[in-house]
Amino acid sequence: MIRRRTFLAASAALPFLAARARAQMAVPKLPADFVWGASTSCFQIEGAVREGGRADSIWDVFAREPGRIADGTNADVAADHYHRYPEDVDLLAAGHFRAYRFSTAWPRIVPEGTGPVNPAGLDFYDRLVDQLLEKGVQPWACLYHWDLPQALQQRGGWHNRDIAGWFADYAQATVGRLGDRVKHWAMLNEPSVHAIFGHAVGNHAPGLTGWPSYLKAQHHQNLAQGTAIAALRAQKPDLVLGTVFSLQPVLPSTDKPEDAAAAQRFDAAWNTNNLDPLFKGIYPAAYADQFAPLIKGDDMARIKVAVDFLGVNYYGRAHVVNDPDSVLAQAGWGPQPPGTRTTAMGWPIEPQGLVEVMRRLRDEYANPPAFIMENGACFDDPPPRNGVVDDPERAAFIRQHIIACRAAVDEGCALRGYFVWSLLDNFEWAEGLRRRFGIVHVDFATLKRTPKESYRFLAEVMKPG
Ligand code: IFM
Repeated sequence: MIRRRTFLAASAALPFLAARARAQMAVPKLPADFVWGASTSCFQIEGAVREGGRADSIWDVFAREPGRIADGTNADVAADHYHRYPEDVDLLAAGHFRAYRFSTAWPRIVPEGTGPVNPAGLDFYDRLVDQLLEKGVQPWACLYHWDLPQALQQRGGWHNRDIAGWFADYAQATVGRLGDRVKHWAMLNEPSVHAIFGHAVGNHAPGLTGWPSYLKAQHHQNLAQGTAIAALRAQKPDLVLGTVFSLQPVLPSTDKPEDAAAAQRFDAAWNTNNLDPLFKGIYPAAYADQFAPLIKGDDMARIKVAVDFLGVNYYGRAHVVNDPDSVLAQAGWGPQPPGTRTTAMGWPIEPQGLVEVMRRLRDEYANPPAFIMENGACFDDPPPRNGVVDDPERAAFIRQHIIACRAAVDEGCALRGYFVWSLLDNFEWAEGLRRRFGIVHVDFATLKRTPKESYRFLAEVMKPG
């Protein structure tokens, strides 16, 4: 039950702050069973891309193409989590994280995408899971965070509808090895983002472009998600199964009717082309006709499966304008409301949008149990000085979103937890290593970890008692 609205001052974590600043860092209490966690993804942190029998993913190949990654870096080493996971698990435990969402790498576990399972690939996750459990951190696994085996891309990747079965087979092999200890499984991370940037805009792997390409990638991800959930339920009925969507309120930047129409199209592409098939078994009106030729047999029944939870990745609202030249729903990012503060990515800081997303799930999708599975911010942090990385903007960002979580809970939304993005500075896709989202600083030359002040702030918030 929701406890009395009391405030916890995270003062012990921030001894250097003045009293006024400490008061500003007060956060509301959340229910005692609220799950506090941190999220990462395998490709962004593991490194060791040629160890343990791992094969190339589409992101390895993409990053090797000149000009694809803004700072020319790659993820060959990344945060070297593959070798340093015990230290990272210690950071989770010391920070009072009750849960950790990581992703498993399909190209480690089934290097060719289909066929033989690579036991050495599973061994790594076996070790990680045991370490987490030993330190009292609950493992939450996500089966796909954009690192498709390159071998499958050569067979059409997400354009080939056979991928639904390939993904289910990989999911079953992974659960077969880890499912005795990992109870929480998410299928896909942000399928719309993967479909849009990887398969329509082309600035993410596999670098495909065009709207027909988006439609196929989106539909086949929906199908793979439903197929894998059904397969895992049959394999192990005690698992807690869900998936993870990036959700954002979409608003027209102006009051022009064409911008309002663009916002509706963008909303479908980003949000409801995921939500409606999963929860209602339909595509939204804006795109139903365009998906129709791709829908075969009982596809929609396979896609509409019961989930035990929905992971929600929330970063900000989308402000859009009509743009007939844009491959993304003929919509482009437009001006944000005057005075909007932004992160170093240029993304608007709008914690209230988190409440709006949760209200939408409550009112339009029967209020599924939901977890904020990613929320965080990129800022240009100063380098560590005397073992300290002072990142007050990130700490403030997290605090504001925790306050928004509390508001959503108070409004009856079934929000059950908050996972920060991200535990570590990592490889931020097309931006490379230059964009830092971590609450723990990683020196990419030495791989030394330094907890930032935002980590200390969160640790104090999550401290039991
Ligand atoms: O780093 C990504 C993550 O992989 C997916 N969600 C958004 C994050 C920040 O861009």
